[in-house]
Amino acid sequence: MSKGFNDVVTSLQVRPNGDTNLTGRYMLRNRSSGLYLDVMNGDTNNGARIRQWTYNGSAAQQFEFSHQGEGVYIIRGVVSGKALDIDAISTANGAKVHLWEYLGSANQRFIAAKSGSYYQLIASHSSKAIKVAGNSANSGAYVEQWQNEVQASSEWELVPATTTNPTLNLQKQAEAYSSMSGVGVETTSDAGGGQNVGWIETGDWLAYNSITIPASGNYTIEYRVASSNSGGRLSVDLNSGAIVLGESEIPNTGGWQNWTTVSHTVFINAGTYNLGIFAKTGGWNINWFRIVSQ
Ligand SMILES: [Ca+2]
Ligand SMILES: [Ca+2]
Repeated sequence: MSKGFNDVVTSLQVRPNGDTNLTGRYMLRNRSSGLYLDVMNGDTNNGARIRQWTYNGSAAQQFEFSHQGEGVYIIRGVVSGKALDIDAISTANGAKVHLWEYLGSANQRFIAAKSGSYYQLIASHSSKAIKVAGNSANSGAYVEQWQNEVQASSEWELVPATTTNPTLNLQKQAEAYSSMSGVGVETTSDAGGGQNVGWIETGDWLAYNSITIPASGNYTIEYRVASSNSGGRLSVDLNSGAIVLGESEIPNTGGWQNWTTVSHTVFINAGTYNLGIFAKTGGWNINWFRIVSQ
């Protein structure tokens, strides 16, 4: 009889094996009721209740899964970005499920355990499953945690949700800068006419204020350039170099008015910025640039 030994044993939790391959947004359809996991009224506050509801295709029924390793996920409501959370870190049957700002605690981390073609979501802190209260078939029934008896009301079909991020396709004329250092403007012979920026030496720069990025993600930035030199290079940054997005090489195009388009991929968080193009190695002209959602 060792109380210490018993304490160690009872503190162990038997963890189901989690699926490690989930990523992105899902709608969760309950096996028992056929209804969908739903943030009540699309509430964005801490404590927003989670219920089941008739399918309506809204973002309040979409959840973003972020794998944390070993089949453990943070599950965020798409509307608010807040995390699925068991109220007050309770381990009791019937504890309510709501959304809360992600704080990194175990009651905000869930194991996605496969159950046939369905999934159970097991709270890390309690080893209890997310299910519909009272096994209700009614739209509006709340969702809670309960000891895992592999009830059909604790099994969820994960339906991939279409990403509905707004897209961006923004072209800026290079000569329409907000501020600059060291450059000049001339008539261009590129398609579309107008002007291009030239006289770009190493260390010169161009800045474009109030560029709005509508959603966090990968973007392609295209640059329309010409050069008689090899080895040109630009870097692109946000807010006077506070965030450097990346660099792009500018090839010898065979003449100062022989135009080509070069591009690279950068990740940008949603927001409004002053965008800078900096000549790491000068000796090229630029007519325009374009930022396009991927
Ligand atoms: Ca210059
Ligand atoms: Ca131009």
